Amino acid sequence: MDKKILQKRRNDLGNQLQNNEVVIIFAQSAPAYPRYFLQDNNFLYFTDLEIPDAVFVAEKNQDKVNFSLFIDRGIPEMVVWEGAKLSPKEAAEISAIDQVHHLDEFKWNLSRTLQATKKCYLNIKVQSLDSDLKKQHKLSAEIKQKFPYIILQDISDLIIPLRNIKDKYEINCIKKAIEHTREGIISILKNAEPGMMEYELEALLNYEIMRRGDMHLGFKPIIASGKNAATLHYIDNNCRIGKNDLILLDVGALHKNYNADISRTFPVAGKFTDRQAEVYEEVLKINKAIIEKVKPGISLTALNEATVEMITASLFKLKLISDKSEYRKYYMHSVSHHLGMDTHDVGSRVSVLEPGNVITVEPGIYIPDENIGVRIEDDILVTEKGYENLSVDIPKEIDDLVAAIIKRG
Ligand SMILES: [Mn+2]
Repeated sequence: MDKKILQKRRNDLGNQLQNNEVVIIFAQSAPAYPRYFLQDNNFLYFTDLEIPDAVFVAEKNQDKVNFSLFIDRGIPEMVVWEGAKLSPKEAAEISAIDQVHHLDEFKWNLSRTLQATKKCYLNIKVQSLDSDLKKQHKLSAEIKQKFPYIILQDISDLIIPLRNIKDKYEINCIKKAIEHTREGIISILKNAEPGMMEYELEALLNYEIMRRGDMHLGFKPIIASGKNAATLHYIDNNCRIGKNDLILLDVGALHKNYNADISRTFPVAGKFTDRQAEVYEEVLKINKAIIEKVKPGISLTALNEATVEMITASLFKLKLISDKSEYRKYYMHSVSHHLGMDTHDVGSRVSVLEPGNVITVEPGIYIPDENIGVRIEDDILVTEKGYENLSVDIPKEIDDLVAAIIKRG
């Protein structure tokens, strides 16, 4: 990737630091064989290095910010098992950071730095109390014990404003992820048949995405037929697809750690029943109306409120509810989240949109009693003037969906 982009990201980080502050970002640890390695997003963001067990350090002293890297030295005898490690020279070339040291020098270097440090940022935030502790937690505990006057903080406050506004490289990565996801969805539309297992469609998706160079999906895909589509996070994908089922796909490739997050719903038979079409058209109408509203200055809260209002009207029209308060029975999630290196990316769910944000728009209606679940999700870039729908090439109009389905054979 363009070194200038990496340097800009690091400068934007450095500009937020006060003197005597240090940022320490750990790479993901090497996974125990046979698990696969996926880099820590924040480490990757500032270094573009896909190596485990490294550390990125930014420190500000006397109004100057210094960046350095510490990487694994590698043991010659292990090369046959693990392959060769990146040399400091190679790491410096990829990251455009010229101070690259070996990991065994990290503690010594850091101890010196900490003598003058007032505040130390680390990538220590985890999803839940049950999450495993990582090296950075061990280090923060040590610092807390031995340098109790240093303030420790998670890096979120520094990183959210940066990662929330996507640069050109990031937008291209998300576009690639969406393009590859599209191929997977098209293949599913062409090849899905009643009687197949849902995981057969998952295999098609994986095949199309992997052969285009993305080794992983961004998340376990939802491939939900019939009533399974009314279970929001259905990821078992192990049911047989019925003759007149709608199939709800919520899927996304991961391209260089950037996610696509796309939902499409289609009838496996290639033809919507009247009722299925009726529900589908309502969700599609709302999907398009909410996308139209996307522009700088609007909040995700406002998009949510507009969605609830429209869905409630649709539910009346579909004769599913007789009072406004009942909408939650058929629509129970938010319409949008930020998208990027994390599927649910940094950036709050109530944030006000700015150019460079990428968000999803994903209304849905779920009617388990009728074996119907419809969600239509697009990925939207917020631009200066409004928006760009990055997933516009993935069919969602009934005619386009049906045309893609009947091209099979
Ligand atoms: Mn989503």
